[in-house]
Amino acid sequence: MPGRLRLACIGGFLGSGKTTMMINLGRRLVEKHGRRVAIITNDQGDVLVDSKVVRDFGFEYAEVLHGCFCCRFPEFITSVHEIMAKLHPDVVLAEPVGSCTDLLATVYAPLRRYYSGEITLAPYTVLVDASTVLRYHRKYDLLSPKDPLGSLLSWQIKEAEIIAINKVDLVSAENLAEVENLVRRLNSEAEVLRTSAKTGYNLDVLTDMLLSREHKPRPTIEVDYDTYGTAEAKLGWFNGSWKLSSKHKLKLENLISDLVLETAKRIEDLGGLVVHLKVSFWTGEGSAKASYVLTEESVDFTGTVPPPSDEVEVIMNIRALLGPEAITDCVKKALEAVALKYDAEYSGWVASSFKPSYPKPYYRLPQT
Ligand SMILES: Nc1nc2c(ncn2[C@@H]2O[C@H](COP(=O)(O)OP(=O)(O)O)[C@@H](O)[C@H]2O)c(=O)[nH]1
Ligand SMILES: [Mg+2]
Repeated sequence: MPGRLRLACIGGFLGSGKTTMMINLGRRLVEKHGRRVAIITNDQGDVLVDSKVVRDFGFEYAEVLHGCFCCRFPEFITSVHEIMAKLHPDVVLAEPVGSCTDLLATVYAPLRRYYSGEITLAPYTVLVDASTVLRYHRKYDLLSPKDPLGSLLSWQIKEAEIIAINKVDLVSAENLAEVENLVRRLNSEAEVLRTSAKTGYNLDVLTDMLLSREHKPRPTIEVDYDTYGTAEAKLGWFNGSWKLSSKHKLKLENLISDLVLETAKRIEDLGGLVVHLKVSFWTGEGSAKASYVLTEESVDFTGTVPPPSDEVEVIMNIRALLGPEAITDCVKKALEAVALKYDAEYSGWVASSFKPSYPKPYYRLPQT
């Protein structure tokens, strides 16, 4: 009889490194532990950079689109079952939407109650971005937040069973100590681990924890859904795709950097804040991802940027503190400016932008 599937949700705020972490945990699970691994991505919209990236790294994946795991729990379970039937994985890594919280009550509790015969649950892991959390803390006071977004960020940390303070490669020892102190004050029960999804620091430890430890129910945090809904509604979402072509060979690293920075600048000029902007781009010769998190000055590339090409396909996803129409306008204008600069044309523009709708979980069960 096949063993039960082990499911690990890797949560955390937008841009904290969830997709990067899942890919690098997934690799360890395959290469060092001989496990079959599948990944589930999730978004409020469709046309996802994350799915493209996960596929580029060679993982089987399923998507839950147009809503989070909690609000689309039946679709989530269908995805788990489909991927079980197709791939018979030992481990599924699942990435909830980065603006989601209350996952213990809305995802873990129903999984325990109705699906424990087929699924075992690893402790709920939440990534905290060491390079940005103090900026959010200064802005929103995560220890006693008045702003809904501050409450959302604090609930995400409070409900974790394992907290991975991620991107430790980017911060000083002093800042790291401050982050750890903050995190422990918010959640004294969680196991706290310092990680770098990028360099691999402590990922063997986290992999072992996810394989060997069990999720343990504990009292649900008090999430106020009106505050939660207000926090999510402050965010604008943009998912779009298009192709850029030119008579000349386009230098992709420069082109994509300019596109990302130009878009971010326009959003910030309107008083908005880019929480996470990510781009997947590919040619006949390869693909890579570019990412920009919270007023970074530079664009972070993952994968090998393909050589100059006269054509490149692009998917762009943005989560920003700005209205969705204004974000679309910024992307369009940035794209036009960059096309002009590189003597290129864009075509096949498909885009949608929206605010996440009010969170209405399918289940919300007590954690006992
Ligand atoms: N320096 C550094 N960058 C990281 C680390 N983890 C993720 N990133 C980068 O952070 C950005 C957002 O990562 P992503 O995995 O897309 O975040 P998600 O939105 O939480 O899924 C990307 O540019 C990643 O390369 C890390 O540990 N260190
Ligand atoms: Mg992601």
